[in-house]
Amino acid sequence: MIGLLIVGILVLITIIAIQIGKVTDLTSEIRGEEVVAQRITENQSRWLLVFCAVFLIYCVASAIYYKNSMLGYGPHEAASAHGVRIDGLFNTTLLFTGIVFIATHIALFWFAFKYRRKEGVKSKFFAHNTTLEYVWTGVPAVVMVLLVVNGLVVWNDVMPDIDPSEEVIEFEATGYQFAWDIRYPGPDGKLGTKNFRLIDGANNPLGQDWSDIKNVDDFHATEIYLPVNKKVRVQITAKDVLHNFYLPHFRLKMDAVPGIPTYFVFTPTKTTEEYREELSKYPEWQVPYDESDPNGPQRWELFDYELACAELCGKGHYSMKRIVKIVSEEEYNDWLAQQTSYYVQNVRNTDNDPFKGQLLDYEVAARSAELESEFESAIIMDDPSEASIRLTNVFFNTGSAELKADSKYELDKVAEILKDYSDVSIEISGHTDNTGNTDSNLILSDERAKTVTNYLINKGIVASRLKSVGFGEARPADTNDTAEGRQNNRRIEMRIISQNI
Ligand SMILES: [Cu+2]
Repeated sequence: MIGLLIVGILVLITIIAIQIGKVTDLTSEIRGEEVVAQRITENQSRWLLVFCAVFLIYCVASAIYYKNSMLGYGPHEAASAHGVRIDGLFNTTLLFTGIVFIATHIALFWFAFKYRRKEGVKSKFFAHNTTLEYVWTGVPAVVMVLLVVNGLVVWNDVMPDIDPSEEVIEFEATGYQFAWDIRYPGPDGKLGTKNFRLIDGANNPLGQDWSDIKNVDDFHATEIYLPVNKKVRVQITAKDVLHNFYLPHFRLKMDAVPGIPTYFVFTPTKTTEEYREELSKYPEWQVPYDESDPNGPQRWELFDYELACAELCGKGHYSMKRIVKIVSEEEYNDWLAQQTSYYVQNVRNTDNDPFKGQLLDYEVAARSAELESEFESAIIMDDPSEASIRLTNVFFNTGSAELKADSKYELDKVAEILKDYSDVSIEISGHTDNTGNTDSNLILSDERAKTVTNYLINKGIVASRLKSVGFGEARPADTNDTAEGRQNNRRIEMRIISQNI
């Protein structure tokens, strides 16, 4: 409606101007050209001065009015260490271009006024003036050199990669139509290698090479979490077309190019909470987030840093948004602890897993901790002999009492625990399922229990602290009707039988 009104007003103004033009033509015919032309020139030159003043006041006033909505001003001071430098650079450029902008407009309109048409005065023409040429070539050149040198200094400070010895938090952002895949390196701190030939939409969206052990703990995240005041290096890439990794509040913007990985190193300096607190001081942020719910949270309370794509990459471009949370180091570590690696969730022990059937370091470490805590809970029981601890990672070759190589991690841990608790004696018991001959099952379970005790003796545990027994199929832990149940029944257990305090 307002738009229509403005168009209507503009049309009317045009019609009025045409009509005035016609009237002027008529009066010139009546009064004579020269006098009328002189009057028009006088009027125009004055009105142009008024226009110039209004225009400049409007420009400056609107900049001041919208100041708090612009990055770098009001609540939007940079949230990263280098961002302050970028804002400084922007302000320096704005200072020079602002002076030139105002000065040229004043000069333009002042000249139009001062050198307006006057009766009997003729314009002076000159083809060349060396001094003037020097001035208007030299002054902009000097200013440009200053700006460029200043820009280069800032660029060199902001853009370098990290020193290999420096501690840095790294993550990777891969843009595609229309989202970002965010990958963190996991506890080893190293991102695993990728190969575009391995990309598989459903099972391996980034083409991670699972034979690279560094990939095993890498996890994909839906939100970007980063600790405050820690150096971060983000690796930026794209899968399909050109995208752009843009974190406006951190003054970070970098093209994401398919096939050419780029990066950016930055240090966030304000947590999300601190930024919200700053916003809460400004009236435009103290209004309900949802207008239909006046008692709901205010705008500043729901503020979040955002990652956007700053490249027009297709029709879903607008949806390439990810929330960025800057938190304290403790919160960051808590968040890290909750993440599960993509490999563990989707690949481990599937046909795509090159380590299928092998124990990996993180599994050994987790199992060791589990075994230790099972033992510690058993030992504080009133009667520790009631607790049976199953040695889940002790494996034998089929039908034999020969240990598989992967069993050593679990048994080494048992030996370690027994050395820590040197007053404890244990029973190692062997169990089988009910397939095959009962007697031979009994013999097999007995032999397997003996193999385990012998292994522990070899690791330095005194034989008198160890008792081995075979129960065959007599004490099933599960049903013998299913394959899974039978597997559960084929086991080695450990039980505390005495503790001399
Ligand atoms: Cu994009």
